[in-house]
Formats: sequence, structure tokens, C-alpha cells
Amino acid sequence: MKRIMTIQDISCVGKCSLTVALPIISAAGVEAGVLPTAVLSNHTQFPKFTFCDLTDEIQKISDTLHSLNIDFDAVYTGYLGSFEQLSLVGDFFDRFSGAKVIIDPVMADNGVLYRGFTPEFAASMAKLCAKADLIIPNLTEASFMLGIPYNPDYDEEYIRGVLKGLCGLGCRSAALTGIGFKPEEIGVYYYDSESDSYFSYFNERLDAQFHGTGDIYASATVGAMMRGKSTERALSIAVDFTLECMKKTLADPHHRAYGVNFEEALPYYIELLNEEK
Ligand code: PXL
Repeated sequence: MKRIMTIQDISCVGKCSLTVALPIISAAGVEAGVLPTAVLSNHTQFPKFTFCDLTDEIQKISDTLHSLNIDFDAVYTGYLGSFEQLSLVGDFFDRFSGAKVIIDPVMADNGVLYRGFTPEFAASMAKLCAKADLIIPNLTEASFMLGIPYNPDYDEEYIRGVLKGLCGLGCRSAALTGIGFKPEEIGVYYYDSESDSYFSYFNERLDAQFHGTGDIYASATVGAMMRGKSTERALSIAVDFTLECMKKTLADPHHRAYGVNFEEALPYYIELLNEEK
């Protein structure tokens, strides 16, 4: 069984970061080690939250795992809360150098940075991304990392340019999420700098937005890649699974304002993973 390490916060309530990464990657049949960077009562989109910083634990955990000769097939990072954490995570990548590095540079959406983040942080995240095999930003995060204005009125040529810019940061490949060229579609656009090739995959766009779908998308991609799917197939499975999570959420008239119903969509994810493709 493949083993990954995922490094991000644990928000006790809110269905994001570790509370979605762990169940989704486990459902893929992949062992998920977790390195919690902070414990929050709930994610930062709520009007208030507690925050217990675990930065001081990161190096100790890394040292101990390394001395136990534990290694990982992939290291996948999500929400990281400080410059120091970016630096420690960079050291973690260097130390566990046999692992594929997948970075979801969680920072922003819809043209704005999440609470607590700054353009300087985005520039530091861009430096960390140089170490990645694959990064999975949305267009807002990509724009902040490249230091360019957020342009939601893009065409295909623009998106290809952004992807080339992202790989110019030093990562091997980049997948932009939340992309669509027609009002009825949304999906992913991917560029692999090694083969100089693009790939895109779209499905239905629903008239709804939920917090946490980015974390679900990245986790589902990592799970599928570690199950042996090609990166392209993994990115496509994650599009279909995220859509199904949103459909399950909307089917419940009493659905919560935060998070999506990924739990009831997990059997569908496993079905997609079991297909021969
Ligand atoms: O879903 C991204 C995320 C993860 N973790 C925390 C967050 C957010 C987004 O706001 O606040 C703590």
C-alpha cells in the first residue's frame, strides 16, 4: 500500500484540510500520514475561531519519522499559516526526497486572499512551489503567486500562459482548478513542462459555491495518483468526484452553509478508482 504524508491544519469543524484529506485518501486505499500544522476550532471563514499553532512540532515530528526510516510515496501540502511553516515544509520535502511533492497553495479564492494572508506570503508560497512535482492552485492563487492581476475574463491562450508562468516558478507541472470556457462547464487545465503538453477536463458547472471544494479536489487527485492513475486521469476523477459532492450537498434542503457532502459521494469516488482507465 502506498503511503503519503499530508501537511495542513486540522479544523475541528468545517470540513476542510485534514478532516477531508484523511477520509478521502484512506478511501482511495492509500495510507495517509498526517502532520497537523495547527488546530482550529473551525476554519477561518467563520466569524470567529480558536487557533493553536503547532509549528514547533513540525521539525520534531520530521526528525523522529526520519530516524525511524519512515518514507513516503508522496508529500501533499494544503493550508499553511506562516512563513516559518513554509520554510519547515521546504526542509521536509528535502529530507523525504524520494516522495512526489504535491502542493495545493491554499490562500485565496474569487480574486481575494483568505484572512491572514498577504501578497508577500503568496510570493513565499511561489518559492516553495519550485520544489513541487505538481501544484494545484485556483486562478486567484496562481495570480497572487505570479504577481499578476486576477483576470476572470480569460480565454484558453491566457490560461496556457498562466500555466507556463507557474511552471516557470520551478515546479514540474501545474493544474489550474475552477476553469471553464463556457458558462455551463467547469474543470481543470493542466500543463506538464517536462513533456510540454496540456490537458483539460470539464464537467457540469452548478450554480453554487461551497467552502472546502478545493481541499476535496486536491485530496481526491492525490488519492487517485497514488492508486496508480495517470495525473491526467486523477485530475479528471477529482473533477467528477467534486461535482458529485456538490450534487449530494444540494440534494439536501437542510445542507450546511460550510463544507460539502463528500461523505455520501465516497462510494462514487471508489467506483471511479476501480475503473480500468
Ligand atoms: O479550505 C481551506 C482552508 C483550510 N484550513 C483553514 C482555512 C481554510 C480556508 O479558509 O481557514 C483553517
